[in-house]
Amino acid sequence: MNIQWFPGHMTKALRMMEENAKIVDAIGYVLDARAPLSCFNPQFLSIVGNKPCVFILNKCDLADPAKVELWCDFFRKKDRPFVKVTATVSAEATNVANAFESATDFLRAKYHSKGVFKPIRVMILGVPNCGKSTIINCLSGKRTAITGDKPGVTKGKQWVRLSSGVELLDTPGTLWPKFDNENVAARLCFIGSIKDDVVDLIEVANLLISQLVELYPNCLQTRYNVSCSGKTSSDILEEIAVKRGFLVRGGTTDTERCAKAILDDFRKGKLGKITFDLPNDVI
Ligand SMILES: Nc1nc2c(ncn2[C@@H]2O[C@H](COP(=O)(O)OP(=O)(O)OP(=O)(O)O)[C@@H](O)[C@H]2O)c(=O)[nH]1
Ligand SMILES: [Mg+2]
Repeated sequence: MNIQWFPGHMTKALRMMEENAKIVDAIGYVLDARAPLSCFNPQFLSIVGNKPCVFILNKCDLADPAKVELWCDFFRKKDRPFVKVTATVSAEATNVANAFESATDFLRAKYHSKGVFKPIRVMILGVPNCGKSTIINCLSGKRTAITGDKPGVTKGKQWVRLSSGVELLDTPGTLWPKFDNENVAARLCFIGSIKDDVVDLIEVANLLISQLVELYPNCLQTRYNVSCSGKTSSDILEEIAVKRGFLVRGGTTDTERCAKAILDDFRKGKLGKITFDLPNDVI
């Protein structure tokens, strides 16, 4: 799968993040809990540097709880601060706020010991559409940051001050210029981090179907009443199109419309709670 989506605003955003990394105290690194590994942006390494970094596993309502637990174990073993969250649920704000607080406690103590009373600043970063702005709104209790169910919603930087005094920096989601790993690219498409307009949706749906058949063998049958064993992903796509009545004049199937519908179902959690990536020694 050949994907190139590195628009100008991402280059600008990376520069802005590098600049702001000098003035922030900590990082909130947002990962979509359905594909946490694919959400690691190699370009964030130098931005994070040695700063305290809280990994935020977001969209847990859509993710496989057992695999999310494996990720939690992974971060625990690495002694890395993390929090699992569903940012669309406002009650979850406390968990994120507490995670930031404990990761920056030592800094606050250091500032106080020097008689410096300045707000703790946290930069929120992550791939497009992983929920950065939603997390900020969840924490502030207001709709301060613009959110949307497509990638590339936040275009510039925005500071949001919380009542606790912590200042959060919202940043535009960024990717990297070239994907070496096809699975990573595919999974970023599945979770909506790569714009649908720049990919072949039928190809993406075929990849989604084949990964689902491998990892969650019953989910397509449950949703669409199709049997998958021994079939190629294209056969399954065709069969779902027929079952759903996605036909064009002449009776041929509208596979593009069916591809969009399957992706949409996955993104809305209608295929079940799904996580593709397992922890790996990557951090
Ligand atoms: N189901 C679910 N949806 C979420 C969650 N967090 C965010 N969303 C939705 O995901 C979509 C993207 O959220 P944003 O906060 O705009 O994502 P972002 O990371 O700021 O995106 P960019 O600014 O484009 O980089 C929105 O439709 C949110 O409502 C969550 O925990 N669960
Ligand atoms: Mg945003």
